[in-house]
Amino acid sequence: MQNKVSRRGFGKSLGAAAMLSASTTAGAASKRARAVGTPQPNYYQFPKNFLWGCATAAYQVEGAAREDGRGPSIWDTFSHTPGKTFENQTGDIADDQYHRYKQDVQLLKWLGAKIYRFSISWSRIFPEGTGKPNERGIEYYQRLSDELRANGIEPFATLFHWDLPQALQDRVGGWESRDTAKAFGEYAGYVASKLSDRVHHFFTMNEFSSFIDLGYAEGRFAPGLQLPPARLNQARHNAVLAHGLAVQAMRANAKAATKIGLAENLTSAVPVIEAEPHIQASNKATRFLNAQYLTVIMEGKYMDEYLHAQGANAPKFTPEDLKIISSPLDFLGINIYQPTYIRAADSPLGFVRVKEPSSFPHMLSNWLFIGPEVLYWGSRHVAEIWNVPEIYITENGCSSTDDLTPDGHVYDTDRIMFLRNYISKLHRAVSEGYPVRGYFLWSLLDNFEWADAYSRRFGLYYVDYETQKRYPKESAYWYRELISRNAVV
Ligand code: GBH
Repeated sequence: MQNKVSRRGFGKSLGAAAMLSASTTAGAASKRARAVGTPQPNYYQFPKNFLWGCATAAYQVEGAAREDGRGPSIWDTFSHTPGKTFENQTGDIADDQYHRYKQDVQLLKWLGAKIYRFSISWSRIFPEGTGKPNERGIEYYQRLSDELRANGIEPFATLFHWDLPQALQDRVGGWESRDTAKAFGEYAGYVASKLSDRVHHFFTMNEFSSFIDLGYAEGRFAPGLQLPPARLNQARHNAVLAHGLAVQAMRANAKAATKIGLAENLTSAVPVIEAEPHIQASNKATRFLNAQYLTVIMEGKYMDEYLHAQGANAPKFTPEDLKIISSPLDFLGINIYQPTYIRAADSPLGFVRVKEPSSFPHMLSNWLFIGPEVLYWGSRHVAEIWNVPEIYITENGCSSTDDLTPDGHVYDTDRIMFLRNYISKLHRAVSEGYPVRGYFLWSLLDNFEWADAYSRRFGLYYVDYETQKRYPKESAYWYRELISRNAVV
C-alpha cells in the first residue's frame, strides 16, 4: 500500500498548508483555512428567488374524458385504436386529476413547490376545435388556478400538449393545414381573455418534434401518420406558425402583465469533450438540429443550410409567416432529458453527432440516456445563441421501476441519483450566470406516458391506478428537502 497517511498525519499536513497561506496573505487567508468537510455556504445552493415546481399535461393526468362537454382529441382516438398503446391502455381516467385537483394541489404544497405547470385541453374549451367555446371547460382551469394560488403556488399553463381536437384532424387534416394554425390562435386568444387574470405565465406549445415528428412522420404518436417529407415539413411549418399566431392573439387579449413563452424539447447538444473545437461545434449543432422549430422561432428565418438540405421538400412560406413565427417572447422553456453528443468535424456543417454506444446507461425508458451535463449545456447554448433573457427548465425527470413495497414505500434511489446529478449541473449553469429562473420536475405523479401508457412511471408520487391512491416515493421526500434547503441534497 502506498500513500498510507494516518488521519492525524493528514490533518497535520493540511494545517501546514493553511499556515503557509496565512503567512503569505495574512489575515484574509487565515479565514479561508478550514477543516476538511466544512460545508460551504454556496455549495450547490440556488439563488434565493429560484423557483421549484412540477409539471404535468392534460391528457396524461386529467381523465374525465367525456365530461362537462369535452370533445374528443386525437389522443382519445389513438389510444382507443387497438395496438397503438401499451396493452391498449387509454387516458380515459388517468389520474382523475379533473376531480382530484384539490388533493393534487396539496401534494404540491407538501413538497413546497412554488410553481405548477399544467396543460389545457383544447377540446374541453372548443369541443369542435373552433366555434362556440364550452364555458364548463374553461371553468375547470379557473378553479384549478385559483386553488393553486390559494395555496401559494403560481400556475403556469401550456396551451397545447399534443391533444389536438379530433374535429380538426377530421375536418382539415390537423397540422397539415394552416386552418389548424388559425384555430389555435383563436383558442389561445380566448384562453388568454378568460385566464390571464389569474395565470401570468403561458407556454404556447409543448415539444414540436414530439407531436409532429412522432405523430405525422413516424406514426408512433397520435394521429399515427407517416407523411412523406414535403407534407411533413409543411406540417412543421404550420405548427410554428400556430405558435406565432397564438403569441399575437394572447398579446391582444391578455392582461398586460402576462408573460408568454413555449416549452420545447430541443435537441440538446453536448460537446463530447469540454474544450474547443467541440464547444463551438456543439453550439453550431444546436442551431442546425433545431432549424425547423426553435431556430426559426428565435431567428425569424429558416437556416439556408436547412432549406438547402430539404431541397424540393422545403416548406412553403411567406415573409409575413416568418414575422409571425418570430413574435417576441418573454422567456423560453426547455424540456431536457437526454444529451445529444457532438464532436467537431471537418465538414461543411462543422460537427457530427456521436451515437451512444450500446453500453451507454439509460433509465427505464430506453431512450432516456443519462447525461446530467445536458442541463448545463442546454441552458448555456440557448442563452448564448439567442440571448434569451429568462429560461425555465419546463421538464426534467425520469422513469424507474418504482416497486411499491407492501407497506406503501417506493425506494427509487435511481431517480434520486438521476435528479441529483442533473440538478447539480443546473446549479453550474445558474452559478455561471445563465438566466435559468425555475425548474419543473416531470412529473408530480405517475401518469399516462403516451404510447407507453401506464408501463412507465415518472412521478414523485406513485399512483395506484386501481384505487387512485397517491404514495410519496423516496424521491418526493428528497425533492421536498431540496426545496426547503434550496440546495442539492
Ligand atoms: C416529454 O417528452 C413529454 O413532454 C411528456 O409529456 C412526457 O411524459 C415526458 O417527456 C416523459 O417521456 O418511445 O422511443 O419513440 C420528452 C421527449 C419524445 C421522449 C418522444 C420520448 C419517444 C421515444 N420524448 N420520445 S420512443
